Amino acid sequence: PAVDNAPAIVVGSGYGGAVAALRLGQAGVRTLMIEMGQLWNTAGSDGKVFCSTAAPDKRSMWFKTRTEAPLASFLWLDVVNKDITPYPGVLDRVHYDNMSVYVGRGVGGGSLVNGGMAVTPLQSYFAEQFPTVDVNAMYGTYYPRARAMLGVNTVDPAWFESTEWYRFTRTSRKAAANAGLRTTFVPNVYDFGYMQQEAAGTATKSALAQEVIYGNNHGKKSLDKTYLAAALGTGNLTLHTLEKVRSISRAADGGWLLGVDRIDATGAVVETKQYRCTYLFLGGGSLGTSELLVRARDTGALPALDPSVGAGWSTNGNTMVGRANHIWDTTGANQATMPVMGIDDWANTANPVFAEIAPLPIGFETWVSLYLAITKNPQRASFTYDAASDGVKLGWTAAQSAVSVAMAKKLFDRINLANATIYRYDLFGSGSKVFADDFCYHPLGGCVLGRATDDWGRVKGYPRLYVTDGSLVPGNIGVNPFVTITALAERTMERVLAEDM
Ligand code: FAE
Repeated sequence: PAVDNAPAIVVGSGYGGAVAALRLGQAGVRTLMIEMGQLWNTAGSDGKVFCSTAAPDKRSMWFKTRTEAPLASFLWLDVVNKDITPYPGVLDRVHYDNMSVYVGRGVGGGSLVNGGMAVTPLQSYFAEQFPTVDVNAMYGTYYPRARAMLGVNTVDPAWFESTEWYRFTRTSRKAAANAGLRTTFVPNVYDFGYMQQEAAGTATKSALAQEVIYGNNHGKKSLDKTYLAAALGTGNLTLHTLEKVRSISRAADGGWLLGVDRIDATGAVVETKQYRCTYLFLGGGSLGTSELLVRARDTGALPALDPSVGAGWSTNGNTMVGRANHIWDTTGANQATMPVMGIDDWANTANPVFAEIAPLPIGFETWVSLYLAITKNPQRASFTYDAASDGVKLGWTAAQSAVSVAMAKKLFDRINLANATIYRYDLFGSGSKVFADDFCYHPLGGCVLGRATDDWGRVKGYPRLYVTDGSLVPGNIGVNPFVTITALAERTMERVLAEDM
């Protein structure tokens, strides 16, 4: 039986979902948020909510029998991954042909597992990617609003220069400078005041205790501490966890019907529910929202969805790579897990790359400089419906990843040449793989703004259906994406609340 649960439903609790929930709640709209992951607020038997990368347990990953960390090996040995009990853990790695995608699962979505880098793209590149969006409003209003709400702050430069915890960053900066490349500090949502207390020994360590991709127990201003806390504070938000939306269809009266599976800690479906709402906001992320809409269109539930639903997808050009430093250029046994600096070569129109200087926090000296490069890869792929699995396939090819690799290689060849250094061959599996070209952290697109939706995220063909997440971004934004996703969601919600509700 259909249950009329709320005037508005928000699917997913990442950046797009959290902004929608807060602004709806403040406007007095009773809202139900449906999240397939857990609410991460209860400590396990070790007294901690999350486990660290050093000692992963069942909390680390979403229903896996073995962890699937981005760095598969060290000195070619499979020392990184551990067997675990399948459980609704916080980090998922979703496998498609030729590409697997890391996403967060839980109340807060990607904010629970990400590196916290809060970067605003170049205004000129934003305008290139979003030609119909008013850049003055974005940079004057919505980006500042997003940054303020997210709690963006920057590392104290003096502390950065002196602390052992960022030696790895300073070593990479020196190597970049030797190649004539510019580095820039990047803001973060990790509380750097807290981090300095960790370093001083006056606060429980989190970023300084190898906590990041499986969650941070302290210091990180994830969405559950910012937008979602404020949304719950309005009194208008109800949160349902461990519930996965499977289908969307339209009721005879124009309302929305959602088919939802409730799962338990083993992943078994313990209840199948149907919800009804008038206004539906999709914040399932690039993967989640694209899958829901492609399935709805191609099963005939919402046949008028635009043909571009599912298209315009890419990895933000993500490529991970490690360099081997000289023996005297140490990176340090102690490394903070929150990146604070990037090599900014985006203005190099022949080969635009922005490479974040990433930590390798494993507790001993490795001489590795690790990077997550964001390249201006123009390749795009589409999700298509797969009736056999009632899921989607992603049409990404290895040749499309090779475009990102070639761009990253140009930059890092320059750095190696200037420093007389080489790549590391032992980090990404047994095949002496240098560039990790088969996974990404920044899935973007699938329901692109102005194509699958109007210029404000209203889904074409269906009134009162909205997309607020990373699926709106056309495959690439040139920097780490969550500030942009948040700012676009702020822009959408202001418009929708003023005009549609
Ligand atoms: P997202 O945060 O993924 O939230 C979607 C939510 O919806 C998730 O909680 C899902 O469990 C849930 N969901 C999906 N489908 C359903 C369904 N059918 N039913 C119910 N719930 C559903 O989406 N970005 C940066 O800007 N800076 C960084 O430093 C950074 N580091 C990263 C590091 C890692 C390891 C990873 C994985 C990502 C990183 N990112 C970073 C990317 C960033 O987290 C990502 O772009 C955003 O989280 C995307 O936000 P959305 O709102 O689109």
